[in-house]
Amino acid sequence: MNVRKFTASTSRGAWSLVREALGPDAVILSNRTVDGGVEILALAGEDMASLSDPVIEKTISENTLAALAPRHKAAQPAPLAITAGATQAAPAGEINSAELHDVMKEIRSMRGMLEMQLAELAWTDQHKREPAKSSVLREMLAAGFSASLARYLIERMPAGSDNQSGMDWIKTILTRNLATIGNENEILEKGGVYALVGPTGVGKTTTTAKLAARCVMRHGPGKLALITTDGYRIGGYEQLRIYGKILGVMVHSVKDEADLRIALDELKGKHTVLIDTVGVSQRDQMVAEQIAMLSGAGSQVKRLLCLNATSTGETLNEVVRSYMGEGLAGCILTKLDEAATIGSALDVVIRHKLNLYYVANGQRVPEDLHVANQQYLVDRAFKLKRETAPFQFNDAEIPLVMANTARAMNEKSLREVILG
Ligand SMILES: Nc1nc2c(ncn2[C@@H]2O[C@H](COP(=O)(O)OP(=O)(O)OP(=O)(O)O)[C@@H](O)[C@H]2O)c(=O)[nH]1
Ligand SMILES: [Mg+2]
Repeated sequence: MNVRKFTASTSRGAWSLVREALGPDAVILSNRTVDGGVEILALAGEDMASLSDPVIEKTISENTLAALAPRHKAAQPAPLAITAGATQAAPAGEINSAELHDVMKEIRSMRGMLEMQLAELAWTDQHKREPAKSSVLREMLAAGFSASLARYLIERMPAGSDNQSGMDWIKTILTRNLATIGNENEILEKGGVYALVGPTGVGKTTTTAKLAARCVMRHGPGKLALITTDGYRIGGYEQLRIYGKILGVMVHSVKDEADLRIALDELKGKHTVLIDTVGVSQRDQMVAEQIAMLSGAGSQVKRLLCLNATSTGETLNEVVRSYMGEGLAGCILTKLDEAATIGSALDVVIRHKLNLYYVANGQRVPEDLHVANQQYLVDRAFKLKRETAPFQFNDAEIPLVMANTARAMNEKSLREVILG
């Protein structure tokens, strides 16, 4: 590889030097202003072709760059340098290894750009050939589903579908992949120990109270016990204690694993025990400590993760990643009433194969808690699509958005989406 450096007082001047030395096929690697002039790093066209050889690229990228330059030095004609408008020969091969690394970085970024542009072209072409796919794709993005899930499904949509049959197919697939408990006997009849976990303010305490009310309505107050790990915040214990008082259920406050173990041991006879936990940001290492505390407490504690439907898909993804693991029974979507779109929340539930227990759509205890219904949720997702121009993609932007999903398409979670 023969990277050459050309300097001139203007871009035009530097470019004509490049053409003179390397011919019209020369590839510009970088172009920057230096000391009032312009410096161009360029490669001959035939040298660029050799870069597509993976062996060569590996060799180059694995720190042999510095060694490579001197090896070619002898054969390398002296780059030209122009100072104050006069052309002179400059000493050959003065490109150091740091510069070569920069060059390689630029080549890679150029390759990435080319790939992106090709993908964009492919999507523009598809838009022309299969307008129904484009229309369904736009609906999915507007509903808040991720570009990678949308692309994965659109690529597998039966050929020849029209807008309506395409949408029906997408809705069927999404419904099929949204795992729900279907019947709340799963929790109300079976009973057990459930801990509501999640980031701050997502509605854990309110949802615990809503669930507690349902348990009391089904079995009476004697079968239920409430525990809170939120004992040290001002009002933390009080909030649940007031709900407990209304329902006639005792609320126990625990501060660590040993406490929790003792409390659970005492409450062994209860049909259902609900644990309200203190909110922990998904970015806090306390999440791991909390999981350890709940799983080390003796009785089998099933964790229910509260996901705020108003959060972005990226945030929810992060929340699930950090709260995931052995003992996570499923999730509850909260604040559905406040969410402008819910596609991203459903996307995350589908992607992580979470079992969706309930959805909460308001502050009222106990009314605003409902067993999750897949069909309803998917229909609602498409009804709640973005209608406001600033958040919508136009036709020209869609290929760009889709081209960017290439890496996400390799995610295992997508490959596990059931299509038939
Ligand atoms: N609109 C709406 N508000 C809700 C919902 N669930 C809870 N809230 C409200 O959200 C706020 C926080 O609820 P909490 O139950 O205290 O949340 P938390 O997760 O226990 O909060 P921390 O314990 O501080 O982490 C309260 O004002 C609730 O009334 C819901 O489904 N919809
Ligand atoms: Mg709380």
